[in-house]
Amino acid sequence: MWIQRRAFLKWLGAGAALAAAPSWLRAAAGEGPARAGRPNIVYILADDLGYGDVRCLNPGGKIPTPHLDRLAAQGVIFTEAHSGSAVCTPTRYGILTGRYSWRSSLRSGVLGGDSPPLIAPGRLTAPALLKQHGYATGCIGKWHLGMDFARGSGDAKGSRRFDYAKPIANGPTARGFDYYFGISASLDMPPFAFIENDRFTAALDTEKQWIRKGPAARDFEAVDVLPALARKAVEYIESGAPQARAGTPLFLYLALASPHTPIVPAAEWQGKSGLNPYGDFVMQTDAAVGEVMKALDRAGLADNTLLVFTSDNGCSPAAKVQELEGKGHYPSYHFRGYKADIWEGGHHVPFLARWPGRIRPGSRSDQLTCLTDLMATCADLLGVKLPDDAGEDSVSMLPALLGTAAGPLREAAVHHSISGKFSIRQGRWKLELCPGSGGWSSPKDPEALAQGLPPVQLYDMAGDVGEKVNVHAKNPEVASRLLALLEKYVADGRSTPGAPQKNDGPVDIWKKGADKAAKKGKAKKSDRAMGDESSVTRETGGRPGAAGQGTRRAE
Ligand SMILES: [Ca+2]
Repeated sequence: MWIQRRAFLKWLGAGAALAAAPSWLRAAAGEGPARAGRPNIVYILADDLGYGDVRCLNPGGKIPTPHLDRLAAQGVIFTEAHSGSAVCTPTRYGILTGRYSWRSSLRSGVLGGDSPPLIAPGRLTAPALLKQHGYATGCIGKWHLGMDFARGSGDAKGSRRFDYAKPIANGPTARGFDYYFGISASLDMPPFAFIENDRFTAALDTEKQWIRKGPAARDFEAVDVLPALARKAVEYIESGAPQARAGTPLFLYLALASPHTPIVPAAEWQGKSGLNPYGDFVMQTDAAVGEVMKALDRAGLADNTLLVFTSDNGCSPAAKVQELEGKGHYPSYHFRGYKADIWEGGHHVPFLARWPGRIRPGSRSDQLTCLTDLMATCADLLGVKLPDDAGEDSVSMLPALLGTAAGPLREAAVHHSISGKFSIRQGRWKLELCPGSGGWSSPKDPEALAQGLPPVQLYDMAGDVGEKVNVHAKNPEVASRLLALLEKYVADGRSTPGAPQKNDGPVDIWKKGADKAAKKGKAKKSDRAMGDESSVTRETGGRPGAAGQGTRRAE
């Protein structure tokens, strides 16, 4: 009886505490906007923005990012979020499919502007899942996952082999999105023109060059792209608001093309950061996020919207990182390396999320998460189970978003570099299956081998976040355990519970031959074009639906 009384009093106390609790806690306990309906989801992906470029994530950062700082203050900062890859295309594949890209036909490098689609036609995507459950789904911005341009007549070669006036097949609107406006790939990759749904918005009757040269629309200018994408995102939110309020929530995947090369801040932003054009472009990118936040407010959707901001990989050396660091701004914060690398600077990305009434304002989460986690998070929000052949590497972040996670959500996370080198992270340990950066930073793998560095690296991230001391030799059992886990993930075709699946081709975690090939001259080619034009050989499985075969592509 006494015990029962004590339990009753405890229950009563909890109830009283709940009644007095802030709204976010009451909502997490079952009240609040999400109870009344599913949230809108706005997922903003920056391109090549470093962790240290966001002011609230880097105490010593020199670039003002007031809108991102406000977003963080109103929501949660994830301090251990990782992109699936250290470069564009594979990360984007992972975001939309919940599957590591190295399971697809793309095992290193990225696609080009005219590559065929990477996401197989039958594969469930996060937008397709949301669409099945009544969402309106929009993609605005940089796609970079391939699409099929119509073949031209005649014997034209190169990009001119396409007839750009004809409808485009297998683009975003064939992969789960109701609406698409954007550019086919990176802003320095032709064709240089906007696409709306399955058509170019203007004739590609001229040629232009932003790093690469190719077909272009006459009125297309790189400097206009960020403002155009922000404007389209605002229009999408405004036009979707009445339906969203009436029960058709919206999912907007806004893939900004900045601050990736070409680094083209608009006139009013030039010189604003006092650092260099990259700093100015980051400020303009932050302002674009501010415009989206204002649009959500104006449309009355902010309270029932899960707003996410992240980046597809770390800061590129094309930002002129030495110049930035010389002025005290460290775009990779205290992490080693940059875009393309297996080190943290390649894939440890900013991740901020806001959902009023559900996510506690000003909170932080050190949960290990991967950008592949969107798919399972969407399924969790919808209360549905994913089929076995979807989201194979996706783990719901919802408990971490709501602050209700009792322990680690992910067993581990797999990282991947531009040259296809692997790393696996579990708890404090990070095992890297390459001797050097696996990317563009020095020492590159062939240099590291030549220097006699060990073929693998193991870092204790709890005490060595800068990946300075390789403790592999002292902890062989840890390295073996992590290696076995990675091998299991590869063999199972998945890293989450469920029926084993097939990868789209053989996966070689040791990349045998890659360094030999690099030694034979490919690395030199990368050196020459360091930063924004580094090239790698893209390996494809040669399967149907696989993007372009045997071509050289650049990031
Ligand atoms: Ca990128």
